[in-house]
Amino acid sequence: MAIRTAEVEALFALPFNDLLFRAHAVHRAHFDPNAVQVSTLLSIKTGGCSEDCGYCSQSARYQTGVDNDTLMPLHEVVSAARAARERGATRFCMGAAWRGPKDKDLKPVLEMVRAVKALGLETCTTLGMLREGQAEQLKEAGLDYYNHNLDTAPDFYREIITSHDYDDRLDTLGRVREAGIKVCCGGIVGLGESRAQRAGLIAELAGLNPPPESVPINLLVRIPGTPRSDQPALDPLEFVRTIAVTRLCLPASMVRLSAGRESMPDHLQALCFFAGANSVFYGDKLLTTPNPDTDRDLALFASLGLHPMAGEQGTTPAATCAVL
Ligand code: SAM
Ligand code: DTB
Ligand code: SF4
Repeated sequence: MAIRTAEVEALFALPFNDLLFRAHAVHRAHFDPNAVQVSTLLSIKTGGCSEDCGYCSQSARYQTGVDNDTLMPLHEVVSAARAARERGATRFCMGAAWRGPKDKDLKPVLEMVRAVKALGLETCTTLGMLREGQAEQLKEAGLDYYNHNLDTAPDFYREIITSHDYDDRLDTLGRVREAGIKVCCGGIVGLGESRAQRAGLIAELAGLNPPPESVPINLLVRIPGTPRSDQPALDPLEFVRTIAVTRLCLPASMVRLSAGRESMPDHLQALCFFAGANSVFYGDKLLTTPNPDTDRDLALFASLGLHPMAGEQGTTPAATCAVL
């Protein structure tokens, strides 16, 4: 049985200490609490996207100062992946600003997946919506994960994105799952959604069957020129609660502390790790915006006694929520 939004809201409403204690206990029951999975991101095709996602620097509809690039050549991708591996990343995630790849776009991406896989890294791509047959080609090339976020609650989606809809996202997630690729699916908070809508997003993620192996929780990076640029900042403790509730509702999934870390002080990140986050993007750039540099992250990990997680931990999480 899937968890309902009202039940997720009840978790958000717990006293902070009770919520963190419960989330940390669940985290500890499923994972080494001191291990963090590290993935490095690379934008292989930046800007000029047809979609109107109200937070995104890469939509062609907003003046954000991001250049529109063509697909990066294979050798540049391989050298970035090699550098990421040398810095200690175990997964390399390639992102493209597309509504979805055309078949002619996919071919060179398949080459990238093969080449990155051959370096001994786990592979991930985020290319937008997939058409029939594309997920199978990615799987055949050696793709381990596909990132495709639900982003927000179904009843808030239209406020943020009108150029595609929730069902389109669910269709692609279904194709990825059918092809046997692991699913990385999460969302963004701080978009102006209500707490009930944050709960609605988490209920949707927990209701995917099976649940996603990896759940990125992004804190909105406010990009000048986008419709969400003037959004008031989310209360940091509400962000920690969001991580804790995600951990409770998706007990065996990796929860990734994603965009927004650059602006988070170390003590806030430490609280997020206690609340159940066990994965980060590692490397000084996300897709178009800064991320903490590796020296800062390595110093933070050392001060918290965290160590990198070797490869994939665990298998597909069972469809169980720790609160039902
Ligand atoms: N175009 C593909 C898609 O939309 O699925 C892949 C790339 S898209 C940039 C990947 C994800 O990054 C989005 O779904 C969103 O969750 C996140 N993201 C994009 N811009 C962001 C921002 N300004 N702040 C926080 N997260 C952001
Ligand atoms: C995800 O959930 N977050 C990453 C990754 N998947 C592709 C992207 C964050 C992008 C932040 C804004 C930027 O750098 O443009
Ligand atoms: Fe395009 Fe993805 Fe940005 Fe939306 S989030 S505008 S689909 S790159």
